[in-house]
Amino acid sequence: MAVERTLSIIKPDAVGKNVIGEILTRFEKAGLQIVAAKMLKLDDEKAGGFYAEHKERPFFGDLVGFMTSGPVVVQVLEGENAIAKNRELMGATNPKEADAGTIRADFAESIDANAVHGSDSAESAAREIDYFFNAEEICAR
Ligand code: RTP
Ligand code: MG
Repeated sequence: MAVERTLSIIKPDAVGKNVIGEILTRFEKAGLQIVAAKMLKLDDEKAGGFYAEHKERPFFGDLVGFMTSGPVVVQVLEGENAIAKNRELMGATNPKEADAGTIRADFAESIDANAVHGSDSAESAAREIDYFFNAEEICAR
């Protein structure tokens, strides 16, 4: 297995619930290192560009509205098989379908307010990390 990097976002619902630390702890306990992190408030342009692949989908407006509704915490996670590992920790997009013990099963309310984002492929991870971080902001250990 290769060491990978993936882009993780703690979404506005989870920030609002004050569970940033609990979510970051799950990543650390699973052996992923946080090699970059920042809190920011997305605007329509930044959130829309991030989810550009969903631009034509009926839920796009709601998705952008939700992602700009409060601060988010964006991180780069690094570790063995980090992309798939993070998707496993997150659970299914719809928390009603998420396995017990996953982040979305434990902290998400709905398919819209679903607590976290994680890159879904190596290509997405590369694009998404570059979308939020300069090389100097990523602290390899
Ligand atoms: P994410 O990109 O946020 O990590 O979520 P994901 O890969 O599990 O799901 P994706 O298909 O990429 O969808 C992005 C976000 O759009 C919302 N969504 N709503 N109403 C719907 O049918 C629907 N489908 C997706 C979700 O909030 C999802 O996280
Ligand atoms: Mg996705």
